[in-house]
Amino acid sequence: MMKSAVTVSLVEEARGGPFVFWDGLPAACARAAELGYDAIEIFAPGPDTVDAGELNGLLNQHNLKVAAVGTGAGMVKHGLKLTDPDPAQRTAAREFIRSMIDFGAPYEAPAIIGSMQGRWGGELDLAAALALLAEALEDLGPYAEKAGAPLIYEPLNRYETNLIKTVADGVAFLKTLTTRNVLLLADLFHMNIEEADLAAAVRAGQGYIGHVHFVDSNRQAMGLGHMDFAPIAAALKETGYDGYLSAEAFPLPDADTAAVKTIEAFQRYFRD
Ligand code: LER
Ligand code: MN
Repeated sequence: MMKSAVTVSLVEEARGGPFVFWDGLPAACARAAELGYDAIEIFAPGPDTVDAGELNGLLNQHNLKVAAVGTGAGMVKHGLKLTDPDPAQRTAAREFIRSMIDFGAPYEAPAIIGSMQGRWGGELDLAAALALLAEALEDLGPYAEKAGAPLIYEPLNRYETNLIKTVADGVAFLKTLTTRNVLLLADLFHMNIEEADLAAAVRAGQGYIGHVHFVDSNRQAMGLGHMDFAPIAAALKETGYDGYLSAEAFPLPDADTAAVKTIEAFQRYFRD
C-alpha cells in the first residue's frame, strides 16, 4: 500500500527550498500526525544534528515513520559531490553519504542521493562522470543493504544536473550496476520538466522506483499547479508501487496549507 510523507528541513542554508516544514522536528511531527501522514522525510544538516532519543520519542508519540533522509546538505553545506574530479572530495562525499545511511538505518529509512550526484563539465566528460557515479553507487548500494535499506538515486531536471534526467535513463543506468540495492526517486517536479509523459515514465520505472516526491508542476503542493495527476496515480497503482509519496514542495502559500493540500490529494487518489 502506498504511504504518505511530508518533508521537514532542518537546514537553515536551504531556506526558500522545496520543503514543507521548517520549524523543527517536534512541530513537524505533531502537525504531520494530526493531518494523518504516515511518515516524515528529514532533510538534516548532517548525521549528528538530530538527537536519536528525541527523534525516537517523537516518532513513538506520534506513530510516525521516517520515509527517507536527504543527503543534499553534503552539497549545500560542504560542496561535496560524488563526481568531483578531486578524489579526496569524492571520498569525503561518500563518507558523508555513508554517515547519512547510518543515520537513517535505525528507522529503516533510505538515504536519497540527489544534488550530491553532481554534474559533468570541465576536465570531466559525461562518460567519466557516469563512471564515477556508478563506482560510488556500487560502493554505497551494498553499504545501505547491510544497513537494511535501499539507496535512493534521484534523476534531476536539466538545471540541477546534466547526468541522468529521466526515469528511463535511470533504469538503464541502474541495470549496468552489479548492486540491485539502488532504486530511483521519481520526483514529479523534475519529471514534469524532463519527461514527455509522466505516467509512461512511471510504467518504464516499474520495479525500479523506490520513492516518489509528490508535488505539482510548479513545485507547490499537489493540487496547486497544473499537473494531471490521475493518469500518474493510475500508473503507480498498476505497476504495484508500494512506497512513499512524499511532499517535497514549497511551503506555499504557507507550510500548513501545503501540508493540508498534499494530504487531501493523497487521500483523494489513494484512499477513497
Ligand atoms: C532537488 O531538486 C531535489 O529534488 C531533492 O530531492 C534532492 O536533493
Ligand atoms: Mn526531489
